[in-house]
Amino acid sequence: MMRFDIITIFPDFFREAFDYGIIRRARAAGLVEITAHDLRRWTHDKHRQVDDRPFGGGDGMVLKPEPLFEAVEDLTGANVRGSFDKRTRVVLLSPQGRVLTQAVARELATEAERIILICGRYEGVDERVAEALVTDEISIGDYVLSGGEPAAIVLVDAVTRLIPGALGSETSAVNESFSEGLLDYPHYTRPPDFRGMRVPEVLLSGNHQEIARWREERARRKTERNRPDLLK
Ligand code: 9D3
Repeated sequence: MMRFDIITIFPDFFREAFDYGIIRRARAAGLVEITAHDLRRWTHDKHRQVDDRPFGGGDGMVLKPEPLFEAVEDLTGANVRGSFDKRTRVVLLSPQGRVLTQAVARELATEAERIILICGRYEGVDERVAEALVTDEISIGDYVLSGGEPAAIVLVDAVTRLIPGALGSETSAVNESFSEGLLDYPHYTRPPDFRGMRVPEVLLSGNHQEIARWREERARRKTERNRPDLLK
């Protein structure tokens, strides 16, 4: 059983996020458990303060270290980074992280049984969290989000579907090794003529060798146009 614990100041953001499709099925099958925790639960003051002004000046607020350290200590029973079970990862979602790829998702799915996700905010997280608490700092790509919450959903989705048993039998292995080299080929279903837009004749031909060649050619063409970096 893989366990995800998401630490966030917006737990409601995740209310239905994992209630659909493959992730819902994996949860129902007991393959994965996903919990979103309110960071304010680990504050002690009247105002339940999770952030404070940056030393050195500047705009915005920085997430304080104490609630984050207490949260992770409480969830794991450990009290320093070195004392986590080696199958526990503490992931900080931040624009400064290494980029999430299929290889990173595969690494987490195979090496971890417990993943604690800390959602950063626009203004930042006290660096002592990244240095002394976090095992992996991960970004989902080169664009600016307003916080780590959408990234947490993406990471949980990408990792959960790689847990053995999470995908139906007809999906998985064969299909996915292909999709890592090239983009997918175009798909069509009925009707064969929709408002004058016709399904390519070869797909109606029943010639499976020709169909395979057509798909490969179209996958290559789409990859050249949209993702030339994948061909290098
Ligand atoms: C002003 C400099 N910005 C850093 C590049 C500040 C900043 C922008 C956005 C600080 C935090 C954020 C909030 N984003 C995330 O927490 C985040 C994120 C992202 O913005 N892009 C891609 N992946 C991620 S994972 C977490």
